[in-house]
Amino acid sequence: GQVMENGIRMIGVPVDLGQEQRGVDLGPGALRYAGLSARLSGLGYIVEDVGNLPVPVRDVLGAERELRYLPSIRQVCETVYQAGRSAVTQGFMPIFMGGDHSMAVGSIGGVTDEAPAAVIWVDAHGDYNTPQSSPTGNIHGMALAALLGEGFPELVNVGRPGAKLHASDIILIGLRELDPEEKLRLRASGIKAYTMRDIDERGMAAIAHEALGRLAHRTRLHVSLDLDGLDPLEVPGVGTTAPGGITYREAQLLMEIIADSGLLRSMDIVEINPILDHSNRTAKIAVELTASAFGASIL
Ligand code: 4U7
Ligand code: MN
Ligand code: MN
Ligand code: MN
Repeated sequence: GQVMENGIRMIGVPVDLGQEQRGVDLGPGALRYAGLSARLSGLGYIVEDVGNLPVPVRDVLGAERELRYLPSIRQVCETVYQAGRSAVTQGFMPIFMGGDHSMAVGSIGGVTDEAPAAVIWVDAHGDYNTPQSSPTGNIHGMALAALLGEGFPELVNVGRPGAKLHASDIILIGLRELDPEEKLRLRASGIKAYTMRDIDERGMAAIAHEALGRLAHRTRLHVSLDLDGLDPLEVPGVGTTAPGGITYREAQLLMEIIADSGLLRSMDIVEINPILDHSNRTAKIAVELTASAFGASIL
């Protein structure tokens, strides 16, 4: 698979404010230690790591606890948005290293600032809650809704006012855990979702090709990879685990088919929790999947 741009910019976003588990803020380091930069430069890309964006440490945000850290998450997403927008403007393909999934409000907002993009969102969850529908109040479960213009106005209006995606621009893959209200909302949304049942019945190849076909109205693709979309037996280092996920092989195939499309322009790698992991296994798998998405092939 070939992509137009030759420069990749790695952007660390050590945010853990969108959820309750400690450790997701260590994701950028875990991805660096797992060799993301070298793996991508080995594929022929010019890779630049710009370090981590400033993210407040939750331990000093006591006053925001009741607000579920909304003010800080909004500020982080503004910063991520500008970093994503600049990367695209300067001809780089940004890889956003999370951090929890709340940062996708900024990353996807930023990469769609100049031109729209399609999104493949790999996740066990829908991330389609609003403050009203959420049973936890955790903002990482509201990221997709915010991108579609629903929920906290502070998040909906990050970077530029209003929705950043149309329902037809987004496809969910790996879904297996929805909250009751979230399920009704997703059904009504017009968003196409491939559940684990779809993957089991039809196979990942068929789904990957169909997903890309459904996104053919866009010329640029963003992949938002929540590692909890994979099976926790294979990637134990994630916070919000759900059994019965995508296998490593299925995820590889998805990424290889995405690479073949030549449309990939940006990516999120989120929800890695090195504290819960074994020997950085989850980040190493994330690096391999990212390499495949950017064109690595076995032979
Ligand atoms: B993730 C949850 F209630 N739905 O909203 C919620 F089950 O980015 C989980 O996909 C959200 O990891 C998970 O809190 C968000 C919960
Ligand atoms: Mn998610
Ligand atoms: Mn998830
Ligand atoms: Mn999670």
